[in-house]
Amino acid sequence: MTPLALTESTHVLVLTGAGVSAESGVPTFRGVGGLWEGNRVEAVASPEGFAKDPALVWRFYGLRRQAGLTVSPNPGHHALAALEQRLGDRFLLATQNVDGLHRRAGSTRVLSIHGELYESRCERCGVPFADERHYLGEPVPLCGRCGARVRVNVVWFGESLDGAHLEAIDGFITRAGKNLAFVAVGTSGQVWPAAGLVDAARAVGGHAVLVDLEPTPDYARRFHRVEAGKSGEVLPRLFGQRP
Ligand code: BV8
Ligand code: ZN
Repeated sequence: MTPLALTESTHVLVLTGAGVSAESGVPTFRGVGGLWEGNRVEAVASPEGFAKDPALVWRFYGLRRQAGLTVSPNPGHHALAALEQRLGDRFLLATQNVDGLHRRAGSTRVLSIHGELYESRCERCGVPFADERHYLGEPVPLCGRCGARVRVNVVWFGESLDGAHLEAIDGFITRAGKNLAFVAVGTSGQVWPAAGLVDAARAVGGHAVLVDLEPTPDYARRFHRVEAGKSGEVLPRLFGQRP
């Protein structure tokens, strides 16, 4: 495989989705057909879903927290951490994943644009705190200070992403300009606004590469290069870390 051309001025922006954690044993969303126990994910992962049935939503996240405690980063996560070591501030990783595996692999220049599974926050107080508890078989957790419901600190469908994250990404793309290489890994490109990053990268003359086991056609056609394969195998070669 021809490695990505990395010069002294190349800036690399990476967007990862559930596929980069698949080899760690974390199920993808598309893998479950967008359904969970018969519910559409968008219905469970939404403020409306939480208001309607907070116990069901906590079950969705509690099971994922419980399962996530036994998984570890795979070679794809490590390849991204190694690339960050090589490029420093010419590297930025925006992840849609909430599993925390990029940080556990040593990545530090990571924006968790859809939040963090292992953080909770009171719906009213709003201050996130680290929380590995799965609350399975327990009543919906309530805030010790104000009594309001506690929720997972993730961005649900219908909720806005953190403006600071979007500004950091836009700033990186603008600074990079033609020196930008945008690499999307393990994402079906269905969820916005993350799905629009490839268009923003190309608008400044950036080079766009998609790495995915089964590329989604109407997403893949927006890339200059598509590498079909497992991210754990493709990324080390794409970054010239392995022959
Ligand atoms: C918002 C956190 C403003 C929670 C998630 C414009 C047009 C249309 C719709 C919208 C739009 N703007 C906003 C919307 C609505 C909505 C949206 O995009 N809906 C979709 C369904 C059409 N977006 C939003 O609501 C966003 N908010 O825009 O705010 C606003 C405000 C009010 C009203 C309107 C707008 C918020 C979106 C964030 C939702 N939260 N996650 C949680 O995790 O539970 S999204 C969640 O699903 C993930 O974070 C991820 O983003 C998404 C799943 O996508 P993927 O990661 O791509 O995973 P998927 O399973 O789909 O694909 C896996 C891929 O891996 C596959 O391609 C597979 O082939 C590949 N793969 C598998 N194995 C491997 C592999 N690849 C490599 N190697 C392998 N081994
Ligand atoms: Zn509170």
